Amino acid sequence: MKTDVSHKFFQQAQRFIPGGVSSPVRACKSVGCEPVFIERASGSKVYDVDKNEYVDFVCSWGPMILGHNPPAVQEAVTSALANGTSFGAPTPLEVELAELVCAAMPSVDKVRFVNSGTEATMSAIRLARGYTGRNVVVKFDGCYHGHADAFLVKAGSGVVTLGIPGSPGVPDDVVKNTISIPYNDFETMEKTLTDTALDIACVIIEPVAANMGVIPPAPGFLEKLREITAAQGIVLIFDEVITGFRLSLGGAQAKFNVMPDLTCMGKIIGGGLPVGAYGGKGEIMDMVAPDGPVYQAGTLSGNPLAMAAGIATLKALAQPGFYDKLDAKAAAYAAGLERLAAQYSLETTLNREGSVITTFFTAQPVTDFTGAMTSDTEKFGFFYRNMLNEGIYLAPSQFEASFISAAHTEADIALSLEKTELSFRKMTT
Ligand code: KE4
Repeated sequence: MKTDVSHKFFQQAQRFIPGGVSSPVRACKSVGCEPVFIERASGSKVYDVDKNEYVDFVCSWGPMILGHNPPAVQEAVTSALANGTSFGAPTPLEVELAELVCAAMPSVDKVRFVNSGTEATMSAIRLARGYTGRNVVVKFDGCYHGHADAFLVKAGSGVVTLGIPGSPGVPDDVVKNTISIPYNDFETMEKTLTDTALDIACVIIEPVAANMGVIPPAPGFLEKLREITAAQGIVLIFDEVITGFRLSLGGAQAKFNVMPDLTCMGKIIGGGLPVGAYGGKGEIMDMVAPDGPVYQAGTLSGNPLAMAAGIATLKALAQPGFYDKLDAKAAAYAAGLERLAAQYSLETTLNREGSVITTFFTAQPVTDFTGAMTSDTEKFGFFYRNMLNEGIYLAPSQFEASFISAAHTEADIALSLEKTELSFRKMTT
């Protein structure tokens, strides 16, 4: 692939933007190449500034479940645009999207819109602390909830060692109230959550982890987490920024039939425009200003263009059979990937939940952060660069996921499997 124009833009971008990107992972540092600059997208494809076409499995990190530029979303945003872009006032559109969200997500009585997943999760833990009067937040190693200070703790701070900052600029004082424990570890989870001396306000979890690569919950783990948090009066927060409207119209909570107290949403809910949301039990949500004392605000929250995109997207997802078709396509793709890995005796572990897939370059089963870290990231980098060069656009990190959209055709899947075989052959000869 010729990428001269991308290179030129990358050089220019680095003069004005840290790392030349608006979010670190896009710089492709962990996969040993420069990013390509995308000019446009349509359906299952993205096109870079050198006019190269790629089959897109990043899907903007999850939002583009319908594919890029679906006509219904384009029309909805265009007609909203004719009425103006932002009013800083309540609009009928946010009422309509709020009603759709509350109808879709079984545990959500009320919802507040914000502008990103980070805003959603940071607001949800503030609300949980305000509601319980307690301070400690428990999270899981390898789960990512956005970049609010409270979440940027070193993985594995363990049960008794309170949070250790995972980034400069995060004061010890902030993360001393954050505990991170291993995902899918029943014993540590139970020991931590029943230790009443720990003053735990909430537990926040990705019900299916997708930020250390895809790791589904162990059978019974979410149910046990729900049982213990309910018994201890701890607020259970599902971070469904990825899984919400992705695994089913009701997210992971509907798929696994485990009801959290609060749910954080993002990505798909905005149909590609900036929307985050947090919602849950009415008695908790009624503590949010202006009805309650827990403060949270936002100039562009409920933005009419973003609401219009979210409404059009959720209506499309509600079509009968949408998720069955999407998941069947993902299952076929995953089966092809596993067949090729076996054919070339490549040590890989593939994890999939619905239409979210990660191939880990490790022979070990991957059920937690430690397992994910056994992956050979050099091998992944080689694989990534090969696939990009062959016109397949994957997430530039071993610890992310491939997303399947409604726009991916059988031909797209076949092409990606054909290019995967080429790459696997190069990796094993
Ligand atoms: P945003 O602030 O990026 O909208 O959402 C933060 C967030 C919260 N919770 C979960 C489960 C998430 O996955 C995310 C963001 N996901 C990453 C990639 N997996 C976004 C990509 C990026 O950081 O550039």
